[in-house]
Amino acid sequence: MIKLEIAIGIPAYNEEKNIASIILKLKKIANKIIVCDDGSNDLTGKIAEELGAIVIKHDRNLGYGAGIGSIFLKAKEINVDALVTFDADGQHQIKDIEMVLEPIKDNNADIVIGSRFLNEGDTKEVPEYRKIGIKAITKLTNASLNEKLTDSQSGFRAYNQKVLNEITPSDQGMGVSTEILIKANSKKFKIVEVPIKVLYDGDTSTHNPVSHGSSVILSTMKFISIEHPLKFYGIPGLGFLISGLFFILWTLQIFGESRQIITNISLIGIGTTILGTILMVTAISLFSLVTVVKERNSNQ
Ligand SMILES: Nc1nc2c(ncn2[C@@H]2O[C@H](COP(=O)(O)OP(=O)(O)OP(=O)(O)O)[C@@H](O)[C@H]2O)c(=O)[nH]1
Ligand SMILES: [Mg+2]
Repeated sequence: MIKLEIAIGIPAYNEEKNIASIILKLKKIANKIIVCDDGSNDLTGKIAEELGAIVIKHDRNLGYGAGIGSIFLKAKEINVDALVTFDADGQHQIKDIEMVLEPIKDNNADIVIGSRFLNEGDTKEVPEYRKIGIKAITKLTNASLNEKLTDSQSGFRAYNQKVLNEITPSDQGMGVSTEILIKANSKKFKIVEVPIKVLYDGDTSTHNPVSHGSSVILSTMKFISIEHPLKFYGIPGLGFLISGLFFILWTLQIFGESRQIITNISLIGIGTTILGTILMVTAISLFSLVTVVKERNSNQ
């Protein structure tokens, strides 16, 4: 088998507690370790540099997605065959890296997700509220993917060179995990999951779960709506338009019979017709815009 040149990419924000031991362990299995120190106000970047990692520094904290974006760019620049993304908080296990890389090495996948939910036995450590949140977001993401996944939010992934060359993440926050999958799906990349186990001891979360969850849901909706505008805006728009017209006809019928206008019914009719029209126009404009952008990109 040909040996692939692998980089391990670590997005890190204030991780001075864990970063040294992670890099030291990773050095035994990879010679290219990329750390994105995303405006940490601790020693994360300094420690990573001293241990020989390639460190990308952001002047201020831009977010997890910005970290992943910078790591993608660096991995492309140093021309690796595959990139593994790995958390800096000590939750991921080094011994799982081989498994996450295997489908890429065997040419069976373009993206491999280390899933916390493939083996039910491995999920004991995941707090219940996070399980519910991650599963709900994964269901939402699955609505626009061909492959049905169990963990769309895992940060433990492997990407091959094709993905690094063709996908440029733009979401600055945690929504990047979904963004990459939706873009990969539209480029027909093969996404595979393998089971991994995460450790949840101590305080490993950087963001509070409510703001984390809602920002991921919002950006998931954004990417789904861009990818499938007709389904996302067009179908509800048509529904509103039809019911609006129904209420308007009803108003006209009552007027014809009794020369009276029922204010509530006519207002509902006008309101829903306007809403339906706005949604339909949004669907069609977004669809045309996305089609033009996709054609332009594919001609480049
Ligand atoms: N670049 C960058 N990395 C971040 C930021 N916030 C978190 N990270 C890193 O992303 C990884 C995962 O962060 P967590 O907050 O643990 O997110 P999570 O693992 O989805 O959440 P938990 O399940 O609660 O642990 C860690 O390596 C963090 O250092 C950020 O603002 N910028
Ligand atoms: Mg974590």
